[in-house]
Amino acid sequence: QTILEAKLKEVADMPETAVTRQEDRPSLYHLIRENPEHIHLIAEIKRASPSKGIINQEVDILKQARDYQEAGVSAISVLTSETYFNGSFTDLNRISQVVDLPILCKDFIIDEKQLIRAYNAGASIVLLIVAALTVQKLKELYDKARKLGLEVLVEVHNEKELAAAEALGAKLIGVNNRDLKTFDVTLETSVALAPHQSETVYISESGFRTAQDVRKISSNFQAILVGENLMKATNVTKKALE
Ligand code: IGP
Repeated sequence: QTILEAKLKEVADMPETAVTRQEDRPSLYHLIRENPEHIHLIAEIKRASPSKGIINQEVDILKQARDYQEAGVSAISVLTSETYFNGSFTDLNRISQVVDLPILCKDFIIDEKQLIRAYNAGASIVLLIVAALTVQKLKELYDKARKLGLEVLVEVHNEKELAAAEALGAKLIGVNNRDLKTFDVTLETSVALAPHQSETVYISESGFRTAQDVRKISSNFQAILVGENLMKATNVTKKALE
């Protein structure tokens, strides 16, 4: 079954929860806009992936999240999807208690119930994937997330999806270098899309390994999102990220 089919079943069984108030986190959008002199790093807590399986047996995710913060990243992304990624809202909740950076809930969000769960678990940003939603559903979830006080990272993979994200007025747009259907990764995706709207923060996601990779996209993106490559290291330090 596909990730989305699994997610549909999971969400159908998910109980409704009431909104409980969260502590405030800094806005990722403002943090990046106010510090334009360097490329920002969003570091991901990713236990496993459909293409790689378990990424690092040894990793202690709470220590990893603290190390990311200590090393100076701008935000932390936490995979909450159980299927294929071994993540959970419990992971998100525990991490939210040890870091005070903006936190992105990385999941396949198709229903408002997930937005509320993400919010209650401590996220300040949610991911909405254009390819996983109709235009109408995307708009509906976007508006609901904003009403909850969440920032929204709208993820695209091609020109058409980028246009949809821009039409929505998204302030944070992520270009995923990984094709979610084939899992092929190429930074050329970001290079080719070369986004440009001046009020928007563009984030290039997936497949980063080296400083040279970052240079490839640095003229059009203000931030990158890195998972696997950081999760393989059990001692992330400021030095290692330079
Ligand atoms: C991180 P990588 O190649 O550094 O591990 O990629 C992140 O971009 C990736 O986990 C991701 C993702 C997603 C996962 C991007 N968009 C949507 C699940 C769902």
